[in-house]
Amino acid sequence: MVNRTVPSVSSGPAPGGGAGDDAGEHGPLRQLANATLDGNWEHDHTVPSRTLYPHQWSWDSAFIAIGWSHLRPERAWSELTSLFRAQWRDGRVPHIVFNPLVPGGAYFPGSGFWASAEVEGAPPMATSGLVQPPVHALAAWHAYRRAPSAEGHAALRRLYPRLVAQQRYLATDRDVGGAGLASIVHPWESGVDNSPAWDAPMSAVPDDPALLRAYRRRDTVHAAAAHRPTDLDYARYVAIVTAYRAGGYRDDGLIDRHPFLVECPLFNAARGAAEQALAGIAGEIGADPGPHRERAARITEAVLARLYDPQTGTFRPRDLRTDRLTPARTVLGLTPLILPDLPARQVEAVLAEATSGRFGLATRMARPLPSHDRTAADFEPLRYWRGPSWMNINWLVRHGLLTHGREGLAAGLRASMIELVGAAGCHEYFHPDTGVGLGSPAFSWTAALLLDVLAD
Ligand code: 2M8
Repeated sequence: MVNRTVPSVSSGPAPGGGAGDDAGEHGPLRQLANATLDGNWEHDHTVPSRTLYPHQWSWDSAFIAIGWSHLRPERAWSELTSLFRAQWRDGRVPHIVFNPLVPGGAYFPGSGFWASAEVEGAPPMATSGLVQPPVHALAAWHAYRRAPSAEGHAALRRLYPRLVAQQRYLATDRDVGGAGLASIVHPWESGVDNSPAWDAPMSAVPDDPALLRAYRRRDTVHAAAAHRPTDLDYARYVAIVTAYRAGGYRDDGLIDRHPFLVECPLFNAARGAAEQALAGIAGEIGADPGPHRERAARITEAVLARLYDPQTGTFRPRDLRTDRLTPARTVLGLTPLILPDLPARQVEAVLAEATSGRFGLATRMARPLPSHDRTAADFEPLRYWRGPSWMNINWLVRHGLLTHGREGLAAGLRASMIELVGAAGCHEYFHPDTGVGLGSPAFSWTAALLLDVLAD
């Protein structure tokens, strides 16, 4: 189903007449993106979707801030500021910040399930206890360079210590494997919830169906069940949160007691890119960029040592419970491209994988990258993170291509992204072959990142 209605909402002037300038080739598409973001704006943040996700999500807000920088930069800063207001004392940035005005049953698992109020060190507002990929420093720096201003400079100053604390939490408490990489403790922390990348580690998680019977999923009220994770996935999602919550969301001793512990290439590449971005921010606000550059180099080394498989030339997640790389070749393996100091050999290996029939990257390509290897037996073109194309991952890979000077491939990817959203609207995800829109029809990061690629 196509959602191309263009409501007559004006989101205000863009800086320098950029993305808000509705004249020209992509005018109606920009208007649609503006209206989508405006419609999802909620006093100091933007909901990913009014139906499926009516609260604030962590990495969504980072991507959304990039979009706002083209329309109303003050909202970009509000977006990030409101998220970091919910930062825990240990530095973790929660993956959901609940809006108390939204009815409790609107989203599962809601604030009551997470019970953050009972946890020492949690903020005054209700949040989840998990995190998401730390793309926030990258987004803040990108947004600032898109729309530099005194207000943005002041926001960077305020955000800087919080971004540093976020990185410190991941580098210390979450270095469960002790080798310089952060572990995720739940598939939700990867942002690519039901990716085939997690099938192997998830198979070891107890799947007591009684656990799920006690609750009611809300996602399948708004989206087709065949396009979402399965009930079995949800039973395990609930089991993993229940285990983490029982330990007060503490990270000490996780290796001995936690059912899901994985070092993810996207999550850790985001940490490395964050340190590079923090070096830029530090330079801008008069702090020392040196320590950030050193940390970035150490993260890249650890990603290479722990997640690169020279046999296949791929980056894949490491399951700490088996100390093995997980077998699936998903789009996560392409994301270390966002590390500016990725050595040439691994850049070439990622490009070989990306341009193969598995992902189809090319200077002229019909569709953006799928989320999973097209040639795999378990490729599912309709089911969420098991095949469909997503704008945020494509944006990150394009950012990586530009970082490594691959303008031709970046241009091919950009054109396919614009064509996709132009035909289907600002959907949450897309059928990787037909381009049909799936999930929420008015999804914020699709709109935000479309505005960003249109601005180039
Ligand atoms: C999806 O994840 C949430 C759980 O966090 C869900 O399925 O209910 C993922 O696509 C995630 O990456 C995203 O941040 C979130 C909100 O858009 O939805």
